[in-house]
Parts: sequence; C-alpha cells; structure tokens
Amino acid sequence: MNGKFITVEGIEGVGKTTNITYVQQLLEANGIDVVLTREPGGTPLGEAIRALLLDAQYTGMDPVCELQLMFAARAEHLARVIRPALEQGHWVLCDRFTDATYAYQGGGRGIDTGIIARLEQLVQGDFRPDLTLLLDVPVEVGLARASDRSAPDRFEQEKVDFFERVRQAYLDMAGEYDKRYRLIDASQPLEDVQLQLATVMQTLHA
Ligand code: Z5A
Repeated sequence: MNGKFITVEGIEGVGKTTNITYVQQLLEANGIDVVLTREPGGTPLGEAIRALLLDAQYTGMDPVCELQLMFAARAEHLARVIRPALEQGHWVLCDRFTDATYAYQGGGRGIDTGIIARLEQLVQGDFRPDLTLLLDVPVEVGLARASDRSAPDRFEQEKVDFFERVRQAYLDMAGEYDKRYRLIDASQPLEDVQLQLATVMQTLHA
C-alpha cells in the first residue's frame, strides 16, 4: 500500500474533531491527497452501527455486544474505505481506530485485551496505523469541554472513573508503542496544540 494511515485518539472532548481538519490541511498543503474518516462509522453500514452504539436508549448494552459492533463496523470500513484509499496512494486520516477499542472496551469496560487482540487479528491481520496522534488532557478538562453539547450519548453518560481508565489505557499504549505514537498535550490553548501537531507532521515529511 502506498498511502499512510494516521489515527487520532484521545478521551472525550480532547479536541480530535477540532484538530483533525487542521492536520488534513497540513497534509494537503504538502500536496498529499487525504481521505478523512472516523470510527465507529465511515461507511453507510458503519454509520448505522455507530447510531446503535451511541444511542442512549441502549444504556447498559452488553460489553461483548459493544465490542463486536465496533469490529463489525471496522471490517466494513477497512474493506470499503481504508484499504482501497491507501491502495490508490491516498493518506487516510481516521478519527479513532482500534486503539479506541483497547482504551474503551479494554480499559473502560474491563474486557481482556487478549480477546480484543484476537478480533483485531481476525478483522485487520497485521494492518496497523503508521502514526497515532494521542491528544491528551486530564479527564476533568475533556469532560468540561464536551459538556456544552446537547443530550449526552451512551458513552458520554459514563462516570469520571470510566474515562480515567480509558485515559490510562491510552497512555500505556503510547508508552508501549512509542515508535508509532506521538503524545500531544491538548490541555494547552488551541494555537499551542496546533503548533505541536505541525511539528510532528513536519518530521513525517522530513
Ligand atoms: N468508541 C469506543 O468505545 N470504541 C471504539 O473502538 C471506537 C469508539 C472507535 C464516539 O466517538 C464514541 O465511540 C466515543 C468512544 C467510542 N465516545 N466517547 N467518549 P467520537 O470520537 O465520535 O466521540 P467523542 O470522543 O465523544 O468526540 P468528541 O466528544 O466530539 O470529542 P473531540 O472531537 O475530541 O472534541 P472536539 O469536539 O474537537 O472539542 C470539544 C470542545 O472543546 C469544542 O467546543 C472545542 O472548541 C473545544 N476545544 C478543542 N480544543 C481546545 C483547546 N485546545 N482549548 C480549549 N477548547 C478546546
């Protein structure tokens, strides 16, 4: 595959949506064709699965059901969007991917990471991101930023300790996969966050 696969991760309200279009602009300014997508979602079927996953009427959804829905959407996303785009030489910029499953379903819900790894192998084989940008903020900062929005979705109804476990799982992955991960201090003002992102993206072209 010719293109690069870049994922953006972090807890609720960390600024992924705000910053991913900035990263897209940086890449496009360097003449790179970018496909911007997200998980869960990214395809018509995946977006339908996303709607089920976020729907607050399914509060209390069985964690294994949640896990399998994440990977069902991902299989479709890989087959219809991610792999074809990379094969055509585009770069794919994805708002969350499998590390979110390790963080939320593993860290947050407590599902054994060995089970997640087996599904990852089934759905992705050896396919992994080339680069993961982890936007990190203390949980209270992320939740405060996200709190302005309308009715909370099923994940947004979780308590602080859930998001603490999710954040810790991300930080653990950043330590374990330090070649792939870049840790961004997203608690800074937006201009400073974007300066950090620009510095990371520059080293990618160098
Ligand atoms: N999920 C999962 O469990 N397992 C999986 O495998 C996958 C996902 C793939 C949907 O994801 C849910 O799916 C997610 C995890 C789960 N649930 N949660 N939590 P999502 O990515 O669509 O949802 P999200 O995390 O809720 O995204 P978000 O809340 O929209 O957050 P964000 O995109 O990171 O934040 P934002 O919208 O860009 O920014 C939030 C606010 O902060 C906004 O008003 C900005 O203007 C402001 N902001 C941003 N940056 C700054 C700075 N630097 N300073 C001050 N204010 C800022």
